[in-house]
Amino acid sequence: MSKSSLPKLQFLLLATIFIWIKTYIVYKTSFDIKIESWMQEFILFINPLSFLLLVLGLSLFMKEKRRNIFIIVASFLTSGILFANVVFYRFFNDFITIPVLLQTKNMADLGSSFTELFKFSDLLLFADVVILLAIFFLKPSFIKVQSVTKKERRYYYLIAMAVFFFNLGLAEAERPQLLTRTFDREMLIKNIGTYNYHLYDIALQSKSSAQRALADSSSFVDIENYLNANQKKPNEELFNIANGKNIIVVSLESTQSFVINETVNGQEITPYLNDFIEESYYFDNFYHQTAQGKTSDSEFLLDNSLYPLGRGAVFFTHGSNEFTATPEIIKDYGYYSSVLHANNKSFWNRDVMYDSLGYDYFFDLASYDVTEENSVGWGLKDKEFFEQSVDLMKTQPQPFYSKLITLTNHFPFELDEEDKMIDELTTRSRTLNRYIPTVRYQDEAFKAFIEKLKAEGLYEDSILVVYGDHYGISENHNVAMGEFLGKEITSFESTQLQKVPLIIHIPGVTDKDPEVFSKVSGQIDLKPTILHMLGISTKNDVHFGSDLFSEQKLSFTVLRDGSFITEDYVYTKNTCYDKATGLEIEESKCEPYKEKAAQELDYSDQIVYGDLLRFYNGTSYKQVDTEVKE
Ligand code: GP9
Ligand code: MN
Repeated sequence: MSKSSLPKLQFLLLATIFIWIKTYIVYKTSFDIKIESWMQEFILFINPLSFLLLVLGLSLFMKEKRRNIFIIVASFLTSGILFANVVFYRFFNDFITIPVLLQTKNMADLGSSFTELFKFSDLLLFADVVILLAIFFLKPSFIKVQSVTKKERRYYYLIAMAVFFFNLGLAEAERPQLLTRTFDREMLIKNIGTYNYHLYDIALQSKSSAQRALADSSSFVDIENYLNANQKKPNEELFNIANGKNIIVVSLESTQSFVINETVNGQEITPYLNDFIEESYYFDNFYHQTAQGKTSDSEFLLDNSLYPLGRGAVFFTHGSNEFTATPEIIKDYGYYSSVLHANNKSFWNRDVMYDSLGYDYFFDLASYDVTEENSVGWGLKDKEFFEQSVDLMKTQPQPFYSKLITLTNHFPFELDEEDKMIDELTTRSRTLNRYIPTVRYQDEAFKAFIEKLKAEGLYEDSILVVYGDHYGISENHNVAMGEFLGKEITSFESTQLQKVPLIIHIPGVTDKDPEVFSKVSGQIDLKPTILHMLGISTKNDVHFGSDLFSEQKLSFTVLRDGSFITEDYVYTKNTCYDKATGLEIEESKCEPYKEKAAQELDYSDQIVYGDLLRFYNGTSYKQVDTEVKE
């Protein structure tokens, strides 16, 4: 592009600069976007540009008058999008997504309060369109249209694409796997910008709509047969053991089983949990089954007994599906349900998903008193979190089902000096080294939590289900992990490291008669286990797991990457291992389970992709008072 090309583009560039700067001003004044570094600020600043260049650039393919009219109309429409987001944000404190837009309840809420939400200053968002119109009518010389050569167009688009990839590259460096994992809307807006975010949201939405449209109720027949054949009879003694009690579920961030009963320089990493296990049912062969959706995947497993997706976070991609989740089921039995987690409500699309799962209330960041002093790493420290959570839980009607999600033991495992109660390791992995003190801190926070539950009179009437959400130390640290555990971390060991602790604590029962359960199991088994403890039959419920207490429970679990573990074998990365020795053995040993593993994941995926639970009339859940009735 030469100097002489520029005047041809001046109207286009002027419009672009107007919207660009306007969008950035809106970011800074109307949205609450947390910026932690200059790089993030820079990405935020440039992120509207690529979309604007690409879209307004379409005018270059048009002739004369049309070109300028297109630019004005496009400016008007983009201003409209910005305007809609500003008003929406004022109400929902969130960015627009297509599914939320389609939820009529939300729109009715928004509509009725529009006059309250609308501010006259919002009209300033259209100021640039007025200026463009004025130029258009009053200063025709400025917009004189000259034909653009093919070469000039090519250069223009080359530059626009370069801006796009430059932005994407910086975003990817700042937040790896941003697009495949889709963590959070704020993060997307921050990195790829509001306009590209909308395109991305539309793409996600159309993909799942298409898959949903292609599915019909007949898709369910095979799956139902499979699930029926896999029903397990509940344990007679424990069925209904928690009838009428509160269920307190605690998701321990990034907590793997290897820390349990392990020491560093003679000190236990989890002294309190180790003692607590002695008064509980403990599951020492329990695996997480999460993938890219991490914590949210574990929540999905917990409440639905369905597998999360192999790619992306199901909380994001299918947050508006029909589900028959635990909170929804137990509502019919008088249970109030909630989630307590001191993070943005939109992180992992939780606000939308929790509605779909039937939760009554989400105590999110806004429910907590969070200050600089009581925060570390990702936010509110676990001790403070538990402390404030008990106060919040006390405000709830009983019996309740409450899920608490901790945060301090999250990568990069930051901790204030005063909270360090155990030495860091000295392996080559800084991540692993720092993990130990944060796990230790979480243990201490959990101890204070139980003590507060007791002091506040909630303990006796509650049962606790405590589990690790997913791994904290990835395979990238295998060498350091090997140093620490004193063995080489092969693929076999790596699979074994996917074990997370599961503790079920029933006051008055497990303290008198604790037990260790060693059948192979996973997060998929939590839902039927919890429902059975509440005395609710799962005969008509869609779930892939089975009651952990059932005598018929198979010693078998599938990980989301297709690996599986049985009583005797571990199958991972297309290799069959003997569990006792960890040595590779002939594939035929694992063969009988291979089909079952693949089948389970496939059926579960079909349910999620096809939104098949909308065809399922599973309303006949039964609760019995004292004895097992099926
Ligand atoms: C964020 C918390 C941690 O709210 O749940 O998320 P993770 O990265 O572990 O999925
Ligand atoms: Mn997590």
